[in-house]
Amino acid sequence: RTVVYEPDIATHPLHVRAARVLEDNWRGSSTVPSRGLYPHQWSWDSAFIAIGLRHLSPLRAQTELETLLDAQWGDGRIPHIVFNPSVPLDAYFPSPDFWRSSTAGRAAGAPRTVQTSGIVQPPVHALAAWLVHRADPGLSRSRSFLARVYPRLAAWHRYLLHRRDLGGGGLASVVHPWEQGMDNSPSWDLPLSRVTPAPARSFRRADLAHGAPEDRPTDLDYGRYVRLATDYRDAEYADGHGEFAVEDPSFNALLIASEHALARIARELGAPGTARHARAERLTTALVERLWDPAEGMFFCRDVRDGGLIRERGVSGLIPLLLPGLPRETAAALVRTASGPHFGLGSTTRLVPSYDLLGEAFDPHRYWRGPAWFNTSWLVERGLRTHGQHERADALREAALDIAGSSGFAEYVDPYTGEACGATGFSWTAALTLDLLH
Ligand code: 9WN
Repeated sequence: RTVVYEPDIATHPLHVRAARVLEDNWRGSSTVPSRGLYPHQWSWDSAFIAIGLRHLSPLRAQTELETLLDAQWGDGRIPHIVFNPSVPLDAYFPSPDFWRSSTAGRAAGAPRTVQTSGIVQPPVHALAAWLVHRADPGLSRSRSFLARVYPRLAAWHRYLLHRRDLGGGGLASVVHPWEQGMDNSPSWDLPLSRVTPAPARSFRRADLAHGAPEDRPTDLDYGRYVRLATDYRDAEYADGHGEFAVEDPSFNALLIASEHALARIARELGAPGTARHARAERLTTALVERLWDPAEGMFFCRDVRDGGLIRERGVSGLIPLLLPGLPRETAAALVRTASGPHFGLGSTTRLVPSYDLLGEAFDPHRYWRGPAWFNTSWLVERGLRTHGQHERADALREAALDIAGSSGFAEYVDPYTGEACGATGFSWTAALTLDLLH
């Protein structure tokens, strides 16, 4: 009889455990967000994953981004999911037969050989590409990594800045809550209330086979997600007609941070990056003009369809802290808001909650309506450091490392107790742990 030696992983150092999560979730040319719940490649997940993978294998980190970029559409959009053809259709909803990218997306230039969704996710990719390059510039140059990804990343930003400027003020709009990445954030409740949900019997949720229903979005949310995605698909993914259009602070801050990264990539390739840095600064000004509320000390989403700000306090409204060009008083106010009663950072919470602790819709377990996530805490940590708040950043880093380890690299956690919610062995939690350890 063979005795199988199963080491108790809880006794291994954090970086070994994190590396093992990424190893388990690697599928040969990209990484799944988690086994079970998310069996394909997701766009912003891959960017965060690459940022961590660069410390384990710069080659794998480059490959992660290249695989995603191979699925880019002709109009420049990077799809939010790249489907793995060997995974059964009913493993995840909506599946490729829902999106029909290669037929419905033909006019927008969807690839023929790979199936994708037709919506996008936050543009963290140029930032990720730059950080991946920096981890091993020699390897990167020998593979012409930046030279190959630069035109694709530039086309991606062009798509967002031209086809998605639905509000006319220079910022990019999202046309579906899944695009912004914080699916059921209370910020979407108002714009979603105008959307007639698709009938519950017209689709089958695969997520409920893996996650507790009370931790996931509701059936009513899903009905509306399905309606918006169906309408977009039926319009052949042409932009500008949908019922839902929102300018989101986090999505745009990530675009601006990535535009700065693209400027650095351009310089590394021998071209001047000055025009891109200048554009990033103009976008920062537009962000402040359109989404900043000085009385509340926060950024809010703007509902492009009715023109107004959506006054729900979500973590999205803190993420612009990432931007070096933010006016000094804006950055200072954001730090105060993060540590004040609505987010409680450093007093009632150790990681940043996804939503206002005092908000009516707050729920410590329901997905993006309260739980703390590791990618947003990583972004806020970076923002605190960017603005010289090293003590607060150190505390947030410590908390992220502790809780990532104690929760088994959870997808998200109760912001008060750190209790694991959703999937465990979640890739970006492991990847960003590795990044924080370096
Ligand atoms: C829909 C993969 C993704 C993340 C999102 C997160 C969740 C999908 C879902 O999982 O969204 O895209 O099925 O709920 O909200 O941020 O990218 O990890």
